[in-house]
Amino acid sequence: MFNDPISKKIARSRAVAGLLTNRGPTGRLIIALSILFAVAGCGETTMSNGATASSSASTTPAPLLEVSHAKVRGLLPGRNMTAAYFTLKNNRPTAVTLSGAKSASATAVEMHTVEMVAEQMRMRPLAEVVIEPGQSATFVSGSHHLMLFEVAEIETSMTIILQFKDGTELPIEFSKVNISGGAN
Ligand SMILES: [Cu+2]
Repeated sequence: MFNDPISKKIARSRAVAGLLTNRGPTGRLIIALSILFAVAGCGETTMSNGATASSSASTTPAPLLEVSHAKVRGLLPGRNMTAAYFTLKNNRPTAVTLSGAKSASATAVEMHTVEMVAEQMRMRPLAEVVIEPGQSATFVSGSHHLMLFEVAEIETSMTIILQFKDGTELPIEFSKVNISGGAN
């Protein structure tokens, strides 16, 4: 009975099935790909409009540096890296240079952009972003974004301080958005 060809065949297919369910390199590859997707794909968020997170410190009616659509992606399970998006409008009469960002809730914040290299989406750090008078810089999924490293749990929002070349620091409250899987 044990030696009959059918039993052998069943035993072998079970072994193969076992290999497949034991997430080996394949499983890891899928995880790696989904991370890449989460990072590079940076699903476009349907943002509830109008949430204008302007500088809370500023008391002027029209802030010289106006931030809107400040959103941070909620952490995916088991991950502590995420991305944040915003629009920054320069109402000053001169150009401003965004040179970085920081947060007490992350060990590092980097400005990144996404570009196509050999038909693949790649992220590249941005040293600075110059915004001309009256113009806006748009940080959105799939383009410029803030990359946040080693982020503590995000409850409903997170404070990120935008830093400018002239020494100005602009604390902005980024509200948490949860983006499911392949949102784009
Ligand atoms: Cu990035």
